[in-house]
Amino acid sequence: MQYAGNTFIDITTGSGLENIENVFCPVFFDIDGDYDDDLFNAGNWELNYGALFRNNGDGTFTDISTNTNQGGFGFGQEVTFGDIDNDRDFDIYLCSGFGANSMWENDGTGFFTNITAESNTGCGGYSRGASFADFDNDGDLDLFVNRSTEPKMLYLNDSTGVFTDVSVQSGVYLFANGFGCSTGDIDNDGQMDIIAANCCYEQNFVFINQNTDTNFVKIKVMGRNTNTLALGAIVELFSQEQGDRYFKFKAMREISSHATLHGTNELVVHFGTGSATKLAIRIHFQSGAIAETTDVDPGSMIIMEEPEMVAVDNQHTELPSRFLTAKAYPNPFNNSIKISLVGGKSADYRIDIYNIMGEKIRSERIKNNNPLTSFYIWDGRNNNGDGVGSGIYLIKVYSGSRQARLKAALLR
Ligand SMILES: [Ca+2]
Ligand SMILES: [Ca+2]
Ligand SMILES: [Ca+2]
Ligand SMILES: [Ca+2]
Repeated sequence: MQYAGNTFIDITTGSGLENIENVFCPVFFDIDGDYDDDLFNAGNWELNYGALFRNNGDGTFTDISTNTNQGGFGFGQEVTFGDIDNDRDFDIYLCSGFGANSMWENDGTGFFTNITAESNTGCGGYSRGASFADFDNDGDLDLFVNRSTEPKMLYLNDSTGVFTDVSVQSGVYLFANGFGCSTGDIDNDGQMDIIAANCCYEQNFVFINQNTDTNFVKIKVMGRNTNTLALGAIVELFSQEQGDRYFKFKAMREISSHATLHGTNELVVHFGTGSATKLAIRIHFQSGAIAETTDVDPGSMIIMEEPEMVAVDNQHTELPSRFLTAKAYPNPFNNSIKISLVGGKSADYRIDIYNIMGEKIRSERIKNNNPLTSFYIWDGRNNNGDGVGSGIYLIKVYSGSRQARLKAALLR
């Protein structure tokens, strides 16, 4: 449905979404890291097609189910998404109507690998609600699961996507006929709390988090025009080091109206900030606008607004991002690695690649010709064109006085 003034228009025909059926829990989120919302469906029954649709950016979608490892997305009661390993893509937790729940790791392109066993999150118990939040403020997303035939579960993340069951000691291991659940900071103390809904005339549960640290930041995001709630905005957290010379990516969230079956999480964004001492935040709005702020202290609760777009030559544009970040894929790599760059001050990026001995082996300069993203593909060769050996390489990117650094592992 497309909003048009005070009414909606059915635009299903021609959108690429015509043939979806038997879906129980659809959710829009950015699956492939290009800041537009794609569509993920879990099936009420066995799902043979229609699991995942990539947004083409023009109001149409392409079914990419066949190359996204869709097997296992059937019998879904609920799906919740979050970046569990802080590698800048959203992963999925699927509550199953039959058997164990499953955790799926995104490779950044929308291909999902089942990591239920490795992540230690494959509880059964006919779960109908699950929600990610950083309950211990250490910088990674933890997981609450509301089950209907077994007690409720709480898992703490070790920062890599491996979880520890702390249900009993946390106090949530209570039995009731669980339904949906929501997370939010009910008492506004910076610690994420939980409401677990129960059905069949059983009382709901409210769990108030007893942490007392100040390792968090909360951001109320104000959108514009027809999207005042800023739904679909992607909020990125960076630690800020050495003044404003380095911005290191820490975590990201997407503001979503979808949370769990019959529930919505609080729309105020909460990050645990771990040991970071100074923070920067960047928000990518669905309109294309970007908002940024730096020099934020842990323990802060701030408001950020969507900036007005500036019209130039009848084309909407926005100020280029002030700070620079880089991400690499795949990593480790075998033949080539794609280094995506966002932000920076000048018209060019300079890229220097160092080996483990600290020797500069490759230097390149590319145009920053897109205000949002540019990329460089390193072919694993040095300045002489010779292939370099397996090992860890340090990649430094410069844009004016801004720098970004990342490590890449080459496996021959
Ligand atoms: Ca996308
Ligand atoms: Ca991830
Ligand atoms: Ca955590
Ligand atoms: Ca709280």
